[in-house]
Amino acid sequence: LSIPLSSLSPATPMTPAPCDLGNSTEAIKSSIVNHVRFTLGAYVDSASPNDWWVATCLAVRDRVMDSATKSRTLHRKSGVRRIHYLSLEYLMGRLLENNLRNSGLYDSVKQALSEMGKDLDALLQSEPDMGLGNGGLGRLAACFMDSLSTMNLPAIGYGIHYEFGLFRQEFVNGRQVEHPDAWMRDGSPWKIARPSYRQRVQLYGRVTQRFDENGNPHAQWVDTKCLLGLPWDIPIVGYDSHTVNVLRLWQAQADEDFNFKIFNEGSYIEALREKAIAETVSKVLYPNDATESGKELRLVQQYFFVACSLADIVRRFKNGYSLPWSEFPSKAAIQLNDTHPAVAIPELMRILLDEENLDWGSAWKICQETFSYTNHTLLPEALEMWSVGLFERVLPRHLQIIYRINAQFLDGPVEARWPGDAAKKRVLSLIDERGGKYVRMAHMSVLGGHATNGVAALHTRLLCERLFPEFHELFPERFVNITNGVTFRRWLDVCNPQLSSLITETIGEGWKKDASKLRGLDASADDAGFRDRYRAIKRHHKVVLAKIIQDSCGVCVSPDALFDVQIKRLHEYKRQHLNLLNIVTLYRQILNNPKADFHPRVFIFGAKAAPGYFLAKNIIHAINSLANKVNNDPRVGDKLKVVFLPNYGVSLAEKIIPAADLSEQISTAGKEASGTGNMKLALNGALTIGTLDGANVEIAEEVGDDNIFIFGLTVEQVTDLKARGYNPWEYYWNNEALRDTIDWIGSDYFTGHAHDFKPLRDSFLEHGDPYLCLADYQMYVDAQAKVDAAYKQPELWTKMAVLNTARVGFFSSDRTIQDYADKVWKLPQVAVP
Ligand code: CR6
Repeated sequence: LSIPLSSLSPATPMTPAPCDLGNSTEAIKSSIVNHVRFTLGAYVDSASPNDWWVATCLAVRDRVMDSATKSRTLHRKSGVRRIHYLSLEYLMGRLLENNLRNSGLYDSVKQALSEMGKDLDALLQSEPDMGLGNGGLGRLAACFMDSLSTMNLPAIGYGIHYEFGLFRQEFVNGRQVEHPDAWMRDGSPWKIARPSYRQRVQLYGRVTQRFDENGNPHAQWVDTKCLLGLPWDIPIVGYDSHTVNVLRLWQAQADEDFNFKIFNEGSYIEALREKAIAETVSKVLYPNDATESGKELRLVQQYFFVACSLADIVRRFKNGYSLPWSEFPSKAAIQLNDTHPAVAIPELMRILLDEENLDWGSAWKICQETFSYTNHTLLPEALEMWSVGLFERVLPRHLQIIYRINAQFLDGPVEARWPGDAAKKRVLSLIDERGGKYVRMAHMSVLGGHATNGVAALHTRLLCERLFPEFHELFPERFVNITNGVTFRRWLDVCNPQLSSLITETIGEGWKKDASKLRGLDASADDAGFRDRYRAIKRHHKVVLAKIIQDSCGVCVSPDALFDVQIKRLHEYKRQHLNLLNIVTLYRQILNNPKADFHPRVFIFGAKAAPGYFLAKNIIHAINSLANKVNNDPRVGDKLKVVFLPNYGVSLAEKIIPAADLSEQISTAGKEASGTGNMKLALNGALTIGTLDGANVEIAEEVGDDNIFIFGLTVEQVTDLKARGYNPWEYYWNNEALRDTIDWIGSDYFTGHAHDFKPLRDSFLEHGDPYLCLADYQMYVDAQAKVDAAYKQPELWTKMAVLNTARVGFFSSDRTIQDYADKVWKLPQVAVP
């Protein structure tokens, strides 16, 4: 039986009459039951908890998909510009609760489940985290997706559909052990495959020439290997808005044609081997945070998702409009989340030059109008560079294009500004030649777009003054600051519904969409009744966290102790080891002076170390060993507890943050680009102890100097000290408490083996203490004493905490996204009816 395909596709699409599923409890109940029966093929009586969770997610998904289709259609028909956010990481966490709260379905779904004898809260906790990111950068992308939908901005997020997200962390004898995170082994109800938008991607091969119909020569990329990219869409539900944008994640697949040939030759095993190799491209997220990883697979991952995404964007432009290419930027803005997707610049050039036959000048103009770039780090070791040899092998045509971009830049604007200055050319070149040849992805990103932004005011200043001074001199108008933000829906409404209700009761609901309205709470700081309720909510979360600590660390902590929290990736620049120095100092003080008036404290850590980062792992081992000693020392009792919660991630953060009293933001000044945990903690009423680094500077400005504990060297002082020649031994010899502390860490006291923490001790002394822990030590210890004194005055402390909640509205990602929309993307809001 053969029916011509064309006869199956009628001229008018077969859109069924719109069907409203209804949001009543009854309607939701029957949706969930239908999914249990017909989607999962289970009996309602014997369905597993996972079945109920999947069925509930699907019932919610059913109710948002229509809005997703509507949003997409409206965005296409209205012809507005869209933002395409390119990011190698999205740390989404769990989706169900966020989608319920944002869509307003929470109460009816809870009721529906409870009428069927099911507990929504239990289902919510069973959802695996979608951990497709390392830390701040990936979580920022997730917050941005939430804000884009909430604010009715037309957007698509593009990324990789990793089969394995960030590793699961376990401690064995205090040491970190990594396990694979098979987050979607059982599938995920949130993602929808879009096979009709599959893309084909070329790699490797060589470049030849072809001639177009007018006889003009064009480069041609031949003898390549091919990969397919299958897109998976995840709907992004905004708060109180009908815009549902999508996050589109690409999964790598083997090219069927390629395999077919080998199959015919009878090499079945060989064909499947090739297929397996192709699929490794989207297997696993690189677990490096803020460090460059020069691996071929990583470059292939970057190009794979960039090429798929650009092909998707170009397809939409060509199918949607019949406009000249010069109009492309009026329809599409592309944001590069760090340099990871920067190969998009030569890729768009390649498409325009080689496939669309544009001339160089027109193509370059389109690129510059389309792209913009966010820089997330000043750390030199984190600035991406690819060896020219590798680049040429994987992407030979792109390297040619990069060389030409470079030549035009150096011979044009650079020569004009600094005639004959070879040194300036070496500094500005896209190719680093100081030992081997490397492509500087950051330089290409600044050059290939119209805007480069830093992520906090201080960071942007340092970007202009220190990282890119010559670029800044050439193109000052390109540099903008856009301070990071976090979504207050997840980081207050979802993780702290009690505080959210108290706020709403006090100042109304408006803060959820306009966070500046939180300032309305300022007056409540002086209201004793309000403070009591605020404190009771904090205590509630501390009780919940104490239970989690008991369950996962086996340590009993009192909710009346001060909860002192440092949660972030483990990195020397973030200085968990400075925190450690202070705890060891306190431990000594308690032993020397058991009667000292010190408010009991629980030091809480959460952090993953990159698997190959030796010193970071040594620091984890040291903190766990210290915890083991302190927690079991009868001389200490309840005064001091130290816990390192394993497997820190988004869901654990949602439990820790509402329970925190003190937020540790103690990076060496000039090293933390922004930080975003600092914002979430302050929002939930944890006071910050921090250096003048990243967004801490702006947090201090917002909450006021009286409501934050700032200490330590400033960026300028750090620079001066290093210029003078920093010598940690001076601090060691001049400060007895510090000396005793370090000697104790270097002894066999904590594990029975003096060599266990030699690497840590050496980093403080023999290796020059690159992050200046010793220089900041005394100021940190003094600031901690002030914290202790303030915490002993509960009314004062709560007042300060309330003022933190009231005054951090600026750090809403809605404000951040509005800044991008106004200053960089020039995007209009499009309300979906
Ligand atoms: N590691 C910065 O270090 C910033 C986030 C998001 C980081 C951090 O200070 O808040 O980005 N940088 O802007 C990179 O990942 C390169 C981070 O998360």
